[in-house]
Amino acid sequence: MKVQVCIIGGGPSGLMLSQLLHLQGIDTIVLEKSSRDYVLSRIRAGVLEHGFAELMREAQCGERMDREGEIHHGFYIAHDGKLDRVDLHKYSGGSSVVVYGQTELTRDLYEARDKLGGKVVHNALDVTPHDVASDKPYVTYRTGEEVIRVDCDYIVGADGFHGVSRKSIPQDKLQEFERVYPFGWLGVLSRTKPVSPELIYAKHERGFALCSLRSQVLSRYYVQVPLTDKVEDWSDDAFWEELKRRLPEKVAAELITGPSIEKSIAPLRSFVAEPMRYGRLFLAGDAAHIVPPTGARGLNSAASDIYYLYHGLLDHYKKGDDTGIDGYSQRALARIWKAQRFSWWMTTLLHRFPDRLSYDDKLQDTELAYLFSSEAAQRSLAENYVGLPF
Ligand code: FAS
Ligand code: PHB
Repeated sequence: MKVQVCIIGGGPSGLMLSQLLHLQGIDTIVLEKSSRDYVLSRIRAGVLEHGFAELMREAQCGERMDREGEIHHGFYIAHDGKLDRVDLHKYSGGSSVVVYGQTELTRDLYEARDKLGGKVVHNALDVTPHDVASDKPYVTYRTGEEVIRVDCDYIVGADGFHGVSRKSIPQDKLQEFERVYPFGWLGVLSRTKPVSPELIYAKHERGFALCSLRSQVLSRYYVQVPLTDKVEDWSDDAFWEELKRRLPEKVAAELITGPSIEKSIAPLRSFVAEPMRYGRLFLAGDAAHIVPPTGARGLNSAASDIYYLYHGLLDHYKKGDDTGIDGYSQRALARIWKAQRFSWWMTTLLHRFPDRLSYDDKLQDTELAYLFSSEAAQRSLAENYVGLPF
């Protein structure tokens, strides 16, 4: 089999790139190791930057997002028993975010691929990039006992943090930068009315908490937990009691609890691999970088990778101009590191670090006091949260 671009990974990054290229007549295949049901069973991001939403519309996948997603013009930070609102709309010059779950947007992307007759292979096992440093790269994968070879011009590794693509780059060609946080997020999804119409990020002496949502009948909540905790350590009742303790009394009194329909613990890390290209192999999304979800930058960081790669490949195939693909890694990393900074800043501001000093506690309080006393500080937060320009 021969395609122009072979994409490893059928998550949002891989599917979005495949869809955008297909609409321009560029032939792709997506190789996904898991079943579609498994991919769609994962509960991940909930907030889309303006740029991601625009890409969904450009990929002809934005219709349900525009119908069912919620436009949010601000969010709250709960601290010292009170709520302070961050007015994103005012301080970002009129921008906003769309609250629409990653699960649903991935479903929309799959349906769009099906509608266009896109090649998406599920249960593709032992996916292996070959000769990525040559001008004739190829990928092999196994379905059952059959090994299939895909010859291509370019390979895009959109296979997430644990994928095979980044590991296919010789170690001496790659630099990795990492910070692992000493806590995780215990997340619960429940078919309950959200406690607040806008997100609440809570800083509390017992630890961080987040009140988010997927719709007016589906709520998403998180509490910071020690890395030693296991999800089975947490009953639903224990979760709800802990969440209430970390919220201002008025908010806790309004919380509608219910059975968890999903409950999991996600570790927090900041990670970047440089460069995001080796020969004919490009890395995109979580395959190249990870952020703690505090700033809602994870999925949104993948958006700019896909935007830069899509336009670079388009210029290559349509104009014979390689400026975009040759400049991809540098351009993508410039924006990625700004998302890394913002995610680290939000995480440091709102979480309780086990090894913190009393000085750190004062710095957190001062950072919040400065934030809500300075329009410049709120403009900085807002422009990062709604998404820096691509
Ligand atoms: P993904 O990991 O989504 O997709 C990669 C795909 O590649 C997967 O389907 C995988 O099965 C496949 N794959 C892996 N190895 C392969 C191989 N060898 N061969 C073939 N296929 C392979 N971001 C936020 O903004 N907010 C959040 O609240 C948030 N919560 C998260 C919670 C968790 C538990 C995790 C893990 C991430 C969370 N994220 C969050 C970040 C998340 O949304 C990612 O940024 C997003 O999934 C990135 O999309 P992809 O780059 O497509 O990677
Ligand atoms: C979510 O709804 O899952 C969510 C929202 C905002 C974040 C992290 C997670 O910063």
